[in-house]
Amino acid sequence: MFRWISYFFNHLFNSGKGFCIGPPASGKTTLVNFIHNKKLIESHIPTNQATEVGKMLELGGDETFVKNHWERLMNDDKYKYVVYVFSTADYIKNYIIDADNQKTYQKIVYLHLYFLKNINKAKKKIIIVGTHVDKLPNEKEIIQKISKDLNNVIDVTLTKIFFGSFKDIDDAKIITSDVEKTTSNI
Ligand SMILES: Nc1nc2c(ncn2[C@@H]2O[C@H](COP(=O)(O)OP(=O)(O)OP(=O)(O)O)[C@@H](O)[C@H]2O)c(=O)[nH]1
Ligand SMILES: [Mg+2]
Repeated sequence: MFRWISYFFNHLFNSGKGFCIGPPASGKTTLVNFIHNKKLIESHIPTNQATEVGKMLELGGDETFVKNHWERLMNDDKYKYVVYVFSTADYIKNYIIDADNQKTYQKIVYLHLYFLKNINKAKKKIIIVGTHVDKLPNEKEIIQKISKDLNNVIDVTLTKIFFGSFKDIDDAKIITSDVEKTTSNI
């Protein structure tokens, strides 16, 4: 009985809660704030501590957050889904993001997604959002290539991938409504 009551309250207060992660400057703050208040933040102020915005917890893109927080959050019942944000423009440029280990942007995205798949014991839904599509030279081709790449490292039954941009309000509405539709049923 107690277990049932605690399940009920947990569901009531934590329904729809998720956390948002991904490489630096990919658009996490932009996305969680737009979902929360439909306003676009255009300047980049790096997030340096986990911040709750509406129903989502945003973590900074700094690599150290991975070890410290991701696994703990994945095992926390309070969070029902994960939103992983990366920049398609940075993915295509594929520069070295990690000065110490010389890891490229693509490598980091694969490692992140692979790590997420492996720690996802509770089988949470993973929503991948590819941003900065407005900066791509040949959008369609690149999106196809990236989708193909990512399909090799994700569990397709638990993952959805969306692409879009936060260049302006109209674009932001499209990409966030995809995310909101998916998370509203979780
Ligand atoms: N052109 C364009 N700019 C974008 C897009 N998404 C985000 N930005 C811009 O990219 C910059 C970084 O966005 P943030 O939302 O702060 O990135 P973040 O992932 O929270 O970064 P950290 O907190 O440092 O990890 C901001 O200047 C945004 O306005 C996009 O799709 N297109
Ligand atoms: Mg941020």
